[in-house]
Amino acid sequence: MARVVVISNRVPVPTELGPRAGGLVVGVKDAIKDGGLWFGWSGQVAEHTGGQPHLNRAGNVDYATVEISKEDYERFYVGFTNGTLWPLLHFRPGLVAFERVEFESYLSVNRAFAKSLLPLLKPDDLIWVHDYHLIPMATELRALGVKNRIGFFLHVPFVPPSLLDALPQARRLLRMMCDYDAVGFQTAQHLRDFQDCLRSMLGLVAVPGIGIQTDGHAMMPIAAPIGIDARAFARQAKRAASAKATQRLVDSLVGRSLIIGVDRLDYSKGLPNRFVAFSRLLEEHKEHRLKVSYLQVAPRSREDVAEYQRLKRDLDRRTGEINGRFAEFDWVPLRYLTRPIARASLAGFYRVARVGLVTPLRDGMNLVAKEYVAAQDPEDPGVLVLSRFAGAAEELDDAIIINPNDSDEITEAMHQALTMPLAERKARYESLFEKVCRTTAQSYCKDFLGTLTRQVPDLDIRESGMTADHAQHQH
Ligand code: GDG
Repeated sequence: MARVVVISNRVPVPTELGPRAGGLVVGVKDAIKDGGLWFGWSGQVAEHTGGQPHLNRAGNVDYATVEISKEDYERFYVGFTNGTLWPLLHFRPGLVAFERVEFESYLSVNRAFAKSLLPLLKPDDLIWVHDYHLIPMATELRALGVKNRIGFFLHVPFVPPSLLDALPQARRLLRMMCDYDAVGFQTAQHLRDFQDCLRSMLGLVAVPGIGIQTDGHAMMPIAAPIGIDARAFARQAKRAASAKATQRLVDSLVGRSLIIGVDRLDYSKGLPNRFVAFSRLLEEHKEHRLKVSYLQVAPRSREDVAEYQRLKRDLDRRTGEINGRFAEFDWVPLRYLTRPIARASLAGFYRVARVGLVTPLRDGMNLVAKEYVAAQDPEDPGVLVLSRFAGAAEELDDAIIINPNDSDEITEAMHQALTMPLAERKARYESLFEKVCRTTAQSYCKDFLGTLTRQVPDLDIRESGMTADHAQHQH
């Protein structure tokens, strides 16, 4: 098998201290566990963007990282990727800012990264680019003469044409996506939205078995849902249940039920509505007072982006209000942490929680939903409350599915989960566990890389001179 070269904005260099929150790393690690190269930004700011990469090796994986300049940090990272693309792709046009200089920085950072990576590439490497920070990467690598197969996977949702069209340069980004050999999405819905955009904005339609054809090149769009190594996580959770941290948590509950939420502190995760819903639970279902504690782990994220600072202030205030209003001298209803905790502890915490709250307003997949299911005790499982707008809801339909825009619906779901009989909890868990074991980190990598390495009749296309218009008429 060819070497896999993963390119992502952030690289989990093993020397980094302490736990970090983020779904991409958790999901992708498996792609190169048998050897490979992981390239991207070190997370540090330096005088220039790109240049010669810093190399590290751990096990049989090589890590290569570069820095970005202060200006690019502001324009590329805080600006175009997290101030424009992130809100747009999470259906929040009201939060989208656009500045041409930031888009230029987005292109130039991708160009600099491509140049830094070039000397490390081998002719038969499979190049796998991840997420919205790096859409132009194939175009830039091709411009440098790279002939390898290059795939792209989008971890976040994709939007319908009426929304994408709000973005100046939307067509240019779509054309750049066509420079890949394969483009993957988390769900069938995201794939449909992408294909609608290609059709209505560029007049391109996929040909079965070949994909989207442009200038004698074929790009195959697919849905390849990401997953976790569910059985390994289940074992980790079982072990963690008797570990010190979990025992401390259980002791602190003194017999109360635990509701858990684990999310990067991000406005896409729907935390304010969740806090409102919890407050209403205590207000309207008084029987839960003193009987339940809600632990929200919300590690701070993208702290230089103004919207994230606003969100943190909002949640800090709401936490104070809820606890001020409902707490007793021996009971704090809402425990709210804004720093990450160790993954092993997390596994144990999920296991002892009666309810897992996953209520994002939009989410590409949401791995916390899958982790929560995998971590449960089969004899006494907890209940997952899941937003219908998380990609995970396409598969995990035995959860209590809610609309996260309706706080009352979340309140009702919490009550239903807290009072659900054991037989129903078990039945739902068994079906959910079977599903999280079916779509795993391994199956995700296999599906995506299988499509990337497929035999494509490129030459035939080139020889017959087929164009986008031809393709459209043929369909
Ligand atoms: C993006 C997409 C998509 C969270 N807090 C802590 C911690 N985490 C871990 C969780 C989970 C991961 O971070 C979060 O993954 P999600 O999938 O829930 O969300 P995003 O970070 O937004 O990920 C998402 C994902 O990419 C993968 O494609 O599913 O839709 O937005 O693994 O456990 N880990 C530790 N301490 C914490 O406090 N150790």
